[in-house]
Amino acid sequence: MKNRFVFYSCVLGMALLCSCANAPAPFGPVPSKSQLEWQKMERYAFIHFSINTFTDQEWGNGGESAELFNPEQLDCRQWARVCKEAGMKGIIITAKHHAGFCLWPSAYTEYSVKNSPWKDGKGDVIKELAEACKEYDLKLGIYLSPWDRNRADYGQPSYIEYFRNQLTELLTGYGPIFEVWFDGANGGDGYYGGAWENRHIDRATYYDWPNTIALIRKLQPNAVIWNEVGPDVRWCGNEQGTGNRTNWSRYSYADHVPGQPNNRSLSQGEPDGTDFVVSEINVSSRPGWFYHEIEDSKVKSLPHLLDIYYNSVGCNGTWLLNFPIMPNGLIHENDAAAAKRLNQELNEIFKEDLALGAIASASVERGPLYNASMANDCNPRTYWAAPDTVTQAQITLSFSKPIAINRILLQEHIELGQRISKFSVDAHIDGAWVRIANETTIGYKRILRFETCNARAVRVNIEQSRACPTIESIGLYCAPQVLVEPAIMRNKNGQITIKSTDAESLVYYTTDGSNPTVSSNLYTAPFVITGKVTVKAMAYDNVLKKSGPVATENFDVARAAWKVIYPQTRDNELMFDGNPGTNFMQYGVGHPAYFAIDLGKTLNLCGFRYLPDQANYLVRGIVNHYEFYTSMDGKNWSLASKGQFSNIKNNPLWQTVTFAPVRARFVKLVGLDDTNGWQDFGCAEFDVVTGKK
Ligand code: FUL
Repeated sequence: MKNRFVFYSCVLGMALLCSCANAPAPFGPVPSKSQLEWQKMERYAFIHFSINTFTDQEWGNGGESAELFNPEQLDCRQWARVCKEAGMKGIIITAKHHAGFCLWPSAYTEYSVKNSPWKDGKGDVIKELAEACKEYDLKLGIYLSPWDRNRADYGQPSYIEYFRNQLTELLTGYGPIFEVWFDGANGGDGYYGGAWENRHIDRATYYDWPNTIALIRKLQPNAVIWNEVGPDVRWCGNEQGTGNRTNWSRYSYADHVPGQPNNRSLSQGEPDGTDFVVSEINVSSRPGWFYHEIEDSKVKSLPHLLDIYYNSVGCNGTWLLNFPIMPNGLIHENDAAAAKRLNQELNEIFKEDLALGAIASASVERGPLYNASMANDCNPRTYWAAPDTVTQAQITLSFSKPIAINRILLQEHIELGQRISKFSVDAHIDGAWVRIANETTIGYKRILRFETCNARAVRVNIEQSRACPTIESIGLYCAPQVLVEPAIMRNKNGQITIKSTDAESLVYYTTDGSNPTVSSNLYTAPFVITGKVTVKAMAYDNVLKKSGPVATENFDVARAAWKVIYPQTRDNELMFDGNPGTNFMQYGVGHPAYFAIDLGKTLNLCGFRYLPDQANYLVRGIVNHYEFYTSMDGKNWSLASKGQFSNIKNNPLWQTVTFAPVRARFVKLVGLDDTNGWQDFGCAEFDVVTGKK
């Protein structure tokens, strides 16, 4: 018995030895154990909750009273339940956002829950969340804003000591932390202990990041760090949930200057980057990061969330999805339902891996331990690999009869580094090979969507690889059809157009605020409504008898009679043509740029709305500080509002500013500076908010 044991142990040992000896050498930077564990989490949640939740703002200015913080029904177990039901693996909370308000009773500041009426100042949100995460088997992550608009000493060396003390409290008092998140927004207007001024720091030196990073490594060695200077996780370059098809988990932080993000390389990664860095796609479940009641109807729909999934996890990234907390301390039911529905749909899509029943073969093989069947054996430890000198290969999966598929999932054995830079996929349909995809990178995970086809075989052609390629997994799936909500637009003359991306589905709509059903108006052509109106629309598949999610748009008074009185440029009406893809632009006029509009008649104004340029890269003219004036005659102007648009650079949403009602026929929006620090002034869309007559 003993001899047999020794014999089998030796055989196993030799096999393992051979397999190791024969494994491809690592290529380029490879993930650390923590990065690997973390990337496998794939989806986890963000929680945005702070003092500004109670003032309906995206950024608190640091001067709001701690007395405002009173989430009477706060229930971190509800947050954890929502995240669990959404299939997420962890939660990162804004322990301190830019306003400086602390959700835990920090010993180093008075600006925290301890001076709020919530639980008579005895509460600790981070503690409650840590306990809830433990109960629901979720990991806990911490967002600590380096920028602090409350602290009097922000900008001085003493603040760094304060910042590190807070970090130490958070990293030692609440159990294991899986990710530490340092927001890149830094410096600007703020309360600063009563100074109310504009402060800027040198982002390259002020925080002395190497020592802060060393502190985190000491206190939480398994945590990954998200920061503009690295080291582990990088921002994907936008806050809209747009990952990139080409996505290298490599980046050279040493080549980048803090505060000057190169959004394109953040989004694509750098093929020759010296560090292993994965992109994390951070996006909110609704337009803003913080809760605003007005956005309750703007929670992302299932098709939108699915798109983000394919663009993040399906494009070699991770997905950090935000839930804003309401002033009562709970996640809104719409956000909770959307995330749960997403998880159900993902479970449905990926419930059966059709590749498991296929016979796998490869054009080249490294040896028996790395043959093609290792790619569809459902075992993450085994993988197919090509011989050392080979950089092109094909892997084919064949079936005994045609199967319906519309998704392919590919994984490289990322422990050995990311290698593949170009590949294509063919399906064998009705006796011939048909190309269904031409792509670039794979990385940890890549999922491709294509039209449903009945394939007898599927072939992955690795066309270029930077070292001998590895494939850990090939999966094939057949996802059910999902209807997308239609887009609703109104042009200057009040003409409303509703567009569905699915040409075969019908569109039903309402204009009375009710949800559309199949008995509502059937959309056949654009129609005109010049007054205030709420339009709701949904796509309906008449064959499957299935309706899609409802889209809602609220339009204020029509803009048909509007005339731009300044500036007299050709593109000056693009700001109210109803098309967010076209912009009015004024470049560096040398003084604060502005536009002035004659509204055609006197209106009761109580606000305005500004939508900046919606392009992803190299955007100019996003207004930072503004002034808004009204007038009865277009000559004598009164200031109705002035301020700074919060977080408009990274999240260029509609900005709605409200003010005390005023009667006016003329309006003027002045852009004092833009987010690049220049005086360019761009506007994709502009609108006013009117009150009762
Ligand atoms: C941004 C911040 O300024 C937002 O408020 C939000 O926290 C987001 C996740 O990051 O840069």
